[in-house]
Amino acid sequence: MKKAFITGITGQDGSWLAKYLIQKNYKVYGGMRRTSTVNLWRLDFLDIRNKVELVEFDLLDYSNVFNTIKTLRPDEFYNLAAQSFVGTSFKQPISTSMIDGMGVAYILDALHTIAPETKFYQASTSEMYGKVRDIPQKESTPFHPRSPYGCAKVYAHWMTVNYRESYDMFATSGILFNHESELRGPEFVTRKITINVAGWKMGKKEPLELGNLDSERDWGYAKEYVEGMHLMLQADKPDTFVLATGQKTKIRTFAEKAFHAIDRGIVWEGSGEDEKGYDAKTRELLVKINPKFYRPAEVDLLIGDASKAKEVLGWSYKTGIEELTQIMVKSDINLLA
Ligand code: NAP
Ligand code: G4F
Repeated sequence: MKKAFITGITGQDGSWLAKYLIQKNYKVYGGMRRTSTVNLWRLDFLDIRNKVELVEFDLLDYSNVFNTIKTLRPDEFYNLAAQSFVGTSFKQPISTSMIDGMGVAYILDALHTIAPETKFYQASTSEMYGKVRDIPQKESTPFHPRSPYGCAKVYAHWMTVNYRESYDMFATSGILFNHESELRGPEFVTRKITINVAGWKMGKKEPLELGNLDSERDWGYAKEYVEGMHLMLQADKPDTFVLATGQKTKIRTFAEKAFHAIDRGIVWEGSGEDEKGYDAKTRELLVKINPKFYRPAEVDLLIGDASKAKEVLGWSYKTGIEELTQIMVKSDINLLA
């Protein structure tokens, strides 16, 4: 039985990946921080809480990182832990840099020292492209991060590549474009929208407050992206791979699709901070702008080219944006019912 260790097991991708690896007959260990409140709702949602061995793990504690690797000596190590919310990284740039940047150096150093045979996956991100230099973005596109989060992830990405090249370690970096699901954190824009839309469906009529409606993202389904992570560690050699759908959607359009899923059309009026979205039939106010959700620097457009992953790994996305929106809205309605 292969052993996998997943950091960030309580997060969206960690729980989907754990479910996938359990189905593949792995022994799955999940690293989680000590919290004062139980934080296992995603594992419960997927009904796998008792199928994962939970291990106390904090990326900021080198002794903890070192001893966990020494004790478990996993075949595969998936580093999914991060302060992953871009907005928060502007308010907490130092702790974000420590977790998302230095934390990865701790893992790589510990693996190099005591378990160099372990295959390592680093959760890199399309945020590294930031102010994009190519459209679409691929593995060779230069980085220009636009947030402390993006900067820390660029450091972690290059450390992964450096350990691969310096010590011949199986250290792979997956540059994943945005991927969402029923398990997405409620602060991210897709889930924020689908939770609000579910509220309208169930009679809770609160206007949705958003920031920049014009940025565009390449959104896929998280459940399929974790399969790509696993495939990367089964490849002949360690490398860097982009996972994306190659389709882009504006935030405004995603909101329209989500409201459409409950049979409400939106009519937009005004512009900038005064833009408002009204129900096309009832004229109820559905969406308004709250500038507090604007970011000090924005990533306007992300759209990825995953042709290398298709060619080398045989990976490609299946769920498009329409279906993804339906899945998320339906799940949020069920949670409220
Ligand atoms: P997420 O839901 O925010 O999960 C992040 C996980 O990291 C949580 O389990 C969190 O634990 C854990 N964590 C944070 N700080 C930690 C620390 N100091 N020590 C140990 N664990 C810590 O993020 P996600 O969407 O699943 O993303 C997974 C990874 O992929 C992240 O590295 C993210 O940056 C990257 N990524 C995500 C996307 C995307 O679209 N989802 C795209 C590209 C890359 P708590 O529950 O205790 O907070
Ligand atoms: O949903 P978001 O917060 O995701 P963002 O910033 O793209 O980051 C996510 O994807 C990255 C991959 O590219 C990951 F690495 C990262 O960990 C995370 O998973 O924001 C998406 C867009 C932004 O342009 C933001 O300005 O939506 C815009 N937006 C507009 N109104 C909003 C809101 N974002 C949030 N969170 N909340 C709003 O009210």
